Amino acid sequence: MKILVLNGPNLNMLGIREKSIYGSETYEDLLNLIKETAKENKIEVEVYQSNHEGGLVDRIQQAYFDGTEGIVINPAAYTHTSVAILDALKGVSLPAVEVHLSDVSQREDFRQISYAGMACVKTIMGKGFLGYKEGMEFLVEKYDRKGE
Ligand code: CA2
Repeated sequence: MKILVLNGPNLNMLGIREKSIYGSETYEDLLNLIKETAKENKIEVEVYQSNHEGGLVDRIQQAYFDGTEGIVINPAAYTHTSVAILDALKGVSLPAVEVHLSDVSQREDFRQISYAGMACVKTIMGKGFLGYKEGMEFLVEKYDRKGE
């Protein structure tokens, strides 16, 4: 199985600033956890981070053609603004899990809408880096159950 993990703007700054909200572990630490999770579950993983909406849309479209079977996405601030990312996820029709490090339901009003989430089979929030592991394992289980 092949999973794509997508990260939106500023997540490359993890562990450098805003540690009280997003923790002190770095983006490199997150990449290690994702790779470790892929190894444990014997799957292939690709990770892509972009600070640009169009870059994320392009990568979602590419997933349709490159054999990706599931997407874990933290669109970061684009969660709350991007109909383009929502349309791209709907367009490729791959199972997608939305992940947020923080519990957005307990934050500002402007974070209460998630466009990307409307195209996702599951949303995980407030579990830090472990949310990515849970999201990947949810997709693996779903894939393994396919055809049962
Ligand atoms: O909780 C999450 O994972 C978010 O997707 C993070 C986004 C935020 O806009 C969403 O509402 C919730 C922000 C990511 C910014 O990450 C930074 C990390 C370090 C320093 C600055 C920003």
